Amino acid sequence: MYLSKTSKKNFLFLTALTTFTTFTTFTTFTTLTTITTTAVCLFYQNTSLAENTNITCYNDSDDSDHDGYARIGATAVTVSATPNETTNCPAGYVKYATDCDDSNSKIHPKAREIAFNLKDDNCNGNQDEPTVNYFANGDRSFVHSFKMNIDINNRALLSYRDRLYAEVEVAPLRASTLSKTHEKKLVTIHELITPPVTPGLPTMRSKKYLTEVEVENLQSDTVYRARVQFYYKEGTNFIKVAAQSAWYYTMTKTAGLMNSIRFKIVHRGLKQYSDSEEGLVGYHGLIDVDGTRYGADPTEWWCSEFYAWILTPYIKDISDKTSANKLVTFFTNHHAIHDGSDIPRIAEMGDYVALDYDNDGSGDHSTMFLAYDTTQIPAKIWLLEGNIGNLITIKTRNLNNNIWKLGRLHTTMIK
Ligand SMILES: [Ca+2]
Ligand SMILES: [Ca+2]
Ligand SMILES: [Ca+2]
Ligand SMILES: [Ca+2]
Repeated sequence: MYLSKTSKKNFLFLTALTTFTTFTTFTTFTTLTTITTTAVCLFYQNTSLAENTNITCYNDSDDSDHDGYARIGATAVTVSATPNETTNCPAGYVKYATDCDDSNSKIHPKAREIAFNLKDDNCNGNQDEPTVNYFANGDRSFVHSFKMNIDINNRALLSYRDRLYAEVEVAPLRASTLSKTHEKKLVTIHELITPPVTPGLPTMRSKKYLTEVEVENLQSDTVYRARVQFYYKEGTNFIKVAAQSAWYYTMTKTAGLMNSIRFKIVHRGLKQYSDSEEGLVGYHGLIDVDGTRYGADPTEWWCSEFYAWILTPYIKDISDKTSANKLVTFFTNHHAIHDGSDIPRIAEMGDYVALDYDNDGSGDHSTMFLAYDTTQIPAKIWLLEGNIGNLITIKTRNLNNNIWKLGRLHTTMIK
């Protein structure tokens, strides 16, 4: 993220998911304070902090299958780590203790759910639940609807294929608590004999079953989340079959040049979120480890690289803006920088949001704006964030004073 090749002394501090440690630097000494929040991609500029920081990790011996995830219930240990070691924990340790099967390296929380194996491959508590595919080009999203392209992973769904219905729960992120359940629709299951193979991954199925469900009557130019539950019809009754999918995120279209760029940016970012959820990038990434896909060095913090990488195909001169301060300067030079408090009034999808955890006037974390949600109390902003625990997440944050700057995208920036 910030550790440029020439300034490795500007250090980042990443921690466990629930607490982080921040340094307040004075001219001659440094104090250490612990803040309880979910923190991430901090960097401290113009300091010479070479000290290690204490982070929570798990012993390698509690990760029997060596997939990077210790067994659930493993004892946490506090270890001293250099800033770069905080990305994955130092050698001899792993970062997470969330492995629901520590005898099978293909099973862990960022594994892809494999069809028909009667296993919970992704440790989310559901076996063979339906999974929704992401497409970076957004070609399944329209002005007032989108299609969910869904992998059928449970054999029971096949056995009811002539009377199978999908029910979609959907909400715009700007009103995420007001989800609506769409009427159940009869679905058609398609069979793919030769499945698309993700480069770098073994082919795990000889056949793949898919269905597509269109979600209609939506607002244009809006980021939505949706999840699907299947039913079969018995007489006049609908009976649930297989588990509900995880939330799927997408954005509807609208007219206009800038809006079409925002649409492309958001879809490109959401595909990366999906790749992170399937363990292809980030922590123990199968294709691109850590933030290397986004131009970061292995173990380097990569939240800013992630934001810049998403925008690079569409926005001029942003690809080398690899720190929060460089990104803030970029938007400042375009007369497009605003205080975080302006977000409810003017922020739009794809805009840049910088966080400043220690209120020192220097950016600590880079994120992408998705929505301002007034239905949550207090109101929250939805963000797409790189390098949260070396993963990509979609999360909400309170609009408090850690939300530092808003960078607005303008047509003058388009390539
Ligand atoms: Ca393991
Ligand atoms: Ca495992
Ligand atoms: Ca599962
Ligand atoms: Ca499975």
